[in-house]
Amino acid sequence: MRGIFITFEGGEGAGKSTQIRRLAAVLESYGLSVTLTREPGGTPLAEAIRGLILTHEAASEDGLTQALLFAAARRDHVLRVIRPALAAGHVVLCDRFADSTRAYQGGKVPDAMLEQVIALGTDGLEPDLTFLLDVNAELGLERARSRFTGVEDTFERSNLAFHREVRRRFHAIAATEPHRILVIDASQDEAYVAESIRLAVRQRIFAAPGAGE
Ligand code: Z5A
Repeated sequence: MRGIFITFEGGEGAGKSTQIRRLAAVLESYGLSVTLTREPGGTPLAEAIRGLILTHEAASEDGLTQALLFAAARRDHVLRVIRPALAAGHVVLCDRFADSTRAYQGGKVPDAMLEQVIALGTDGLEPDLTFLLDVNAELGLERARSRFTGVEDTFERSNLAFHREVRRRFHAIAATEPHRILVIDASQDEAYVAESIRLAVRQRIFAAPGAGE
């Protein structure tokens, strides 16, 4: 049986890492095999590319260069980790995926070209369900800064207007695919957001009565 592919998207500090860990724990408590992974990253090659993209000494301002690097990292991740885990029947939870390329590199690269690059990176794989954790840019940045590690990455250095534009793009993407993408109000407290996600997974994925209890 093919597994289930669930992605988490959203701006800086939206709570993706927090919520993906919580959902993984819930699904494991149901006896499911869970693969928890992230982008950019998830394989040694993709983690190395992550270092190149996010370290501002090496980073490029060019949107197409960024999109190509994210796509190369994603392709390795899809081929070596995500597809094998799905083939083994796992629930794969991924912190960011192709919608992040649409939101962050969109507008810097012509749409049709960006979709071609994305298709090469995903190898045609699409999530079964995507949670868009939505907070306004101010709150997201405030949260991100509250756990600041001392070094800002390439995107953390971007200004507030850029983060507002990313949020607008995520909303536009969600509007085009309402069956795949669920927008969650991530300004609520952590436990409330986690319960919204748990219920949505139960309804959307494990639709049988009592499933996920
Ligand atoms: N990027 C791209 O441009 N193109 C692409 O294709 C891909 C990525 C795949 C990767 O950064 C960067 O790459 C990203 C986009 C770009 N840059 N940005 N911005 P990353 O993955 O390292 O960073 P991130 O995704 O932005 O993660 P983050 O800042 O760590 O945010 P998060 O995972 O959504 O949040 P968190 O770590 O779970 O929570 C942040 C803090 O808020 C933490 O202290 C929590 O305890 C707290 N928190 C979480 N939830 C709550 C609630 N509900 N209430 C209060 N406080 C909370």
